[in-house]
Amino acid sequence: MATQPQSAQGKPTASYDVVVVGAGFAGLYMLHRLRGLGLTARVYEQGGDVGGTWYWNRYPGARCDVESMQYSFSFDDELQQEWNWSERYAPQPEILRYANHVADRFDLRKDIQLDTRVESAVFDEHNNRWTVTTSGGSVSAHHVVLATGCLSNARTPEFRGLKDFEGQVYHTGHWPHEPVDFTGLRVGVIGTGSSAIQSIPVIAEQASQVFVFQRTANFSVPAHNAPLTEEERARWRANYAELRRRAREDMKNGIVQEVPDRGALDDPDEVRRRKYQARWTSGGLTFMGVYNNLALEQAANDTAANFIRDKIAEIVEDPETARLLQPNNHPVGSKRICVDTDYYATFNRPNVKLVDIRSHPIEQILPHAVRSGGKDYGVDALVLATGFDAMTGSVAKIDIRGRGGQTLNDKWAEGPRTYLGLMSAGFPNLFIITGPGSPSVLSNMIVSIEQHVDWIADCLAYMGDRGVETMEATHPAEDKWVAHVNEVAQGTLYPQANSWYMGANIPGKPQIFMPYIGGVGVYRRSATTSRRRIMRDLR
Ligand code: N01
Repeated sequence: MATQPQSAQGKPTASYDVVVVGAGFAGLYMLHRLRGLGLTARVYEQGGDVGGTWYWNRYPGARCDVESMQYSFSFDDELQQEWNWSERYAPQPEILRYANHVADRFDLRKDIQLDTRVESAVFDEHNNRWTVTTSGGSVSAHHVVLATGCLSNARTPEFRGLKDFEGQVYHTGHWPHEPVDFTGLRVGVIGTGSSAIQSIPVIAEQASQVFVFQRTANFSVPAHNAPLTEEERARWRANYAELRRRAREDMKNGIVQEVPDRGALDDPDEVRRRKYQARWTSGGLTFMGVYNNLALEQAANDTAANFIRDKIAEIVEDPETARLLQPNNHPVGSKRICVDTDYYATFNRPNVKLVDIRSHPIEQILPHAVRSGGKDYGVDALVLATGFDAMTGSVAKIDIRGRGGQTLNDKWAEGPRTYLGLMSAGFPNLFIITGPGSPSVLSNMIVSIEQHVDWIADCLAYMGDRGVETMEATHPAEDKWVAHVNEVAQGTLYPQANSWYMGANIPGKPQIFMPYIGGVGVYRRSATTSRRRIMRDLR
């Protein structure tokens, strides 16, 4: 028999058709669709405003690595025709303004409760309803949608002595809302993932000294960010219907680009180099799309990895620093490739020093220094760019109990198990947007968010029309999907890296490749077929 969590003992004070957890892009669009279906909904958001990841990740240099004209909602044509993105890659403040604009434009705020944490969700099998307990009380809901985001649970490693550090400590994923001024300060940045790679060049312009503590060198390609011209925006807008269709149906990662028709070893070296150079010059994530086997075959991957290693050696003047910056323990793309502005060139500045903490791990944080390899690096402020408990971390913080009182954390103790990343067997009427087992973080998130929200909305509409009380994944369907997700991942080079995709950045977390690599087009077709079958079965 399930025990009620302490916090769930209060009587529900209100009743909704749907509770949505999180007011990032997923929560905002979900609420908009629920309104359109005439359902009552309440969105709970722990942050002080809407925007999700873009509300929290406001570190210097934060911007999206998917181009603005594609990293935007497609569900409303007037919105996509009217919003003026200023740059090829939108900076964080502009994306946050966009999220706020969406909330206002569609009058969403009245159903969003900010500064409110969801603590538990408990399913009552007698009346098929969830009791959702928040930091502000309990409510009852027929359905719960987790729009909690994949990278929203910032992680601070346990560095010995960190609590004794006397300067300010910042985490990139939990950056203060007040301006942070590093002028004249010695700053230590720990980590060299996307957040660090975006922030280090900007911090280096202000700080008197930057020490970059690197455990794993990462592959990064230049963004070549620039202001968007009216002509560029107009070109997208005129063709949005077709371009969005291609993003959804034809592209693996939901980003419109040329689709390669050959593998890296099908071209002679000089042609290959020319093609890599063309992508390097145009910039951005599509670098990995030059050939169709870069994520599949080591020898093919090596050609792309060597091209980037050569670029690093060309850009970075000090040979030892260049050597340390050249990744050597994972295939390119098996950790998310980074997109930067002047990252490698920043190491030519006299005030920037790379510290190799793979050879000499951080021993201790002292009140005014970081100690590594028996040497003390004096710092006045610390920036932890140490990542997230990705994909499952935010869900795990909520005490979710389904049939028979089983907790989702118990069920996922050996790794997340979902059907399509959307539902988990034993947890009726509980939906996850861009959950583990779906393309999510391997795709343009907004493409995946819109697809999931529409899928959920279609199911709820169907249930409402026919008076169906519950919908839930079956164990056999889930087992089959989990096996498929693993099988597809094992056929690629991705599992070779100790990445957050694998849960490898969290000590003790089960190492399972979490996102679905099959691609958004293939996935969309599976999800649509499944939804039709589910609806037939629900009748
Ligand atoms: O986090 P990360 P991130 N001691 O996990 C190091 C998205 N994103 O915030 O690799 C020393 O990638 C860790 O080292 P290692 C994007 O999907 C998008 O940078 O574990 N070092 C690594 O270098 C991205 O992939 C944008 O050896 C430690 C770093 O910290 C994801 O968010 C912008 C350590 C963490 O890198 C996460 O990126 C930014 C320890 N104990 C982020 N623990 C866009 O542009 C960790 N590290 C949209």
